[in-house]
Amino acid sequence: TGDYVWLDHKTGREFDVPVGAVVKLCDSGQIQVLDDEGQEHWIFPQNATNIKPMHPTSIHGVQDMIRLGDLNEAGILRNLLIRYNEHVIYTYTGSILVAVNPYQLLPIYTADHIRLYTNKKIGEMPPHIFAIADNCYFNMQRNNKDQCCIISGESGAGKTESTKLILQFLAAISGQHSWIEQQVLEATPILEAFGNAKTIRNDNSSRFGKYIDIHFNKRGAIEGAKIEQYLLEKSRVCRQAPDERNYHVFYCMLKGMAPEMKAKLGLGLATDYSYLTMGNCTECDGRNDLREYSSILSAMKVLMFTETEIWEISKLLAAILHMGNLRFEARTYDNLDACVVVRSPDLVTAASLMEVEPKDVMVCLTTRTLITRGESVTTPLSMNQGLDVRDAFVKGIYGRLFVWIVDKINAAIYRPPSCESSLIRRSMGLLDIFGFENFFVNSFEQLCINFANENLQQFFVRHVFKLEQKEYNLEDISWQHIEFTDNQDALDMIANKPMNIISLIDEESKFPKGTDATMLYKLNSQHKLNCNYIPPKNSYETQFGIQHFAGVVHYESRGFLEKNRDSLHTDIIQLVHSSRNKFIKQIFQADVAMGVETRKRSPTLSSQFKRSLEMLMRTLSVCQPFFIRCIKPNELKKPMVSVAEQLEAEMLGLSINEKKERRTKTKISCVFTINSPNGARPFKKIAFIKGKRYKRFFHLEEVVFELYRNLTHLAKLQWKPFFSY
Ligand code: AOV
Ligand code: MG
Repeated sequence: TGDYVWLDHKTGREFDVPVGAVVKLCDSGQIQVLDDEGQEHWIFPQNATNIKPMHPTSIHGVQDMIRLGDLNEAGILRNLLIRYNEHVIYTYTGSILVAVNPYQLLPIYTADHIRLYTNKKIGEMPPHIFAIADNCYFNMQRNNKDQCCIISGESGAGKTESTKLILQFLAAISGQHSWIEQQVLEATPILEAFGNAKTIRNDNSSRFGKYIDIHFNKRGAIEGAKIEQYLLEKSRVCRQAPDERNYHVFYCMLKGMAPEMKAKLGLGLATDYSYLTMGNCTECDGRNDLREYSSILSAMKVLMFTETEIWEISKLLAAILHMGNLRFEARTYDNLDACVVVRSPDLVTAASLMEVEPKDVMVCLTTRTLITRGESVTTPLSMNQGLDVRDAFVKGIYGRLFVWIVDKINAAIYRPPSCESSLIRRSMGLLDIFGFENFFVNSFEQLCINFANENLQQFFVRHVFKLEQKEYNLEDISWQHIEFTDNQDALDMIANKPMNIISLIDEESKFPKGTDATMLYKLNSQHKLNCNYIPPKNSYETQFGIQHFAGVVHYESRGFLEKNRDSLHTDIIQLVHSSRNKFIKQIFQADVAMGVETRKRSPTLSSQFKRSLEMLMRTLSVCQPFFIRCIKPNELKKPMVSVAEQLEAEMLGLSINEKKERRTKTKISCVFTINSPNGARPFKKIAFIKGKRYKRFFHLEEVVFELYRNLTHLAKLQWKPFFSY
């Protein structure tokens, strides 16, 4: 009685991972147990083989999972859970920090905590993100080596919040509350305003990747920083899925801008704009757009944005909104599909904000000029083509604006190293990218995002497994080969081997006659035998699948080439060139300077992205890395959610068909209960759900699984944790 045991599935449970339980009663061979879920069971003598004693380390949990006696998936899940139930969200796995998103503000990030964690050995204090930041910082100082923190996890798991906490810690210990520290911190609200949005996964989802490299002088004080940004999701500016929003900045501006300024820009309410209402959602619980607007403005001032620049940015944002409200009507000229833009106040305002002629805007959005053999020919655009050109223009503006803003921030915080300082300057990089994504429909953006995550995973695998094993070989230490999931093959298929997926997409994008269909055909014929590739089931299907390290994702090939080419018609560039507005001309400067022919040959999105990822990987590889793996405890974005609530919410969110499928295919891998404080009936539960079909859970599953492998690996190799205790 009072002993802790593991119950496996043979005891009649629905899940395939054993669950913890405590023995309540032992009576003539029969045993009564209470499991972690709060359910009582009688175990009969003939089934007693299905219960196993729990290792003492699992009963109350351990700070470092490397010490778990029951080193298996169930052991890890239970360890994370019992800690989470006590609001202990951080746990080590050797040198890796696991962070479970609490979805509530915990009182563990105070100035006192910063002090407590400064200059301590890992393990001296309970696991904490500050401990990682502190170790990273002092490692940098001690070893005189650049460091990086790689923060990963699915969308909404807490990567961006973790990044901010590390920044906060560094700014505090670096010392002087100086202007530069302030500037580095204030870059975040600006980037989030323009690059984050509410999605169904996360109310503050990063729609771009960033690498913040913080530079320290020889005394260890922050001297500057440099921000690298990756691939903003531009399509969101024109389109949002149900329950999702456009970028925060639009809603903030409409709530927070002074009425007289709004009047100058012809602005109304968020609900007035079709670009802001596609997701049928203009408000976001827990966010205060009004208050945020003033923090964005003050952050911009700290980062040296001038009043004029802020006003010019607002003008472009307003122009985008007006453009979105343009109405098109279909026409036919000489049996050709054509269209017109209905003359409206929106057209006039948009044109006046961009300081171009309304007539020129109209022409640009309804016709296209082609130059063949020196002669220019104008052809009409169909209504759909016209709408596409309009959206491409708007995305072009927003994307370039975002890049300009990042450059502007860097101009304030980046100090190029002087000759003597470059020798002693050290840096610490924080990587916070968009998490792995798998939506109902996945497009080119998801392929890029998942490709980035595939790269990071390979980096992780290399560090934790490959390099380690290599070292053992070099030192002639005998060890058992440990199986681990190496995603190198998938990565090779996507981007490394000849005729890889990215290069085929690229080639087809450059080929004048290439279409999404011919691209898909080439992908199929090249990769159909690769086990990481899932070809379409029949010739009508337009989706192909990739077996990623975290699960299969199906990509809709339609629209791929257009998105990859990411080019603007010459007419649009001409329109910008004709503008009297210096700001818009400036953000399009490179395009205007390029000339028609060079523009045609300019690199595609995927090749640019691939190159910037390669550069990132090279940067990371010369740093000493720290890994933070963020875990999302539920899909409801809430603290301490019950399993019933979670399942119900999911059911409501799914269509009838899916529900059926869900019942048959979903397995709950582990269910735990939180007991009420007075020890009475359990009142809250949390589930770690394993949904093979519902790929959106795959990441959690994957993280846990990987932790498990990781741990087994460390234990078997008796790898000394990176930190000393
Ligand atoms: P992400 O960066 O990993 O997702 P975030 O860092 O934006 O996820 O976290 C999502 C939300 O979880 C935040 O807005 C907070 O409400 C909450 N949260 C996360 N970490 C903490 C914490 N330590 N304490 C309190 N609340 C937290 V994405 O950018 O979508 O991949 O692309
Ligand atoms: Mg984020």
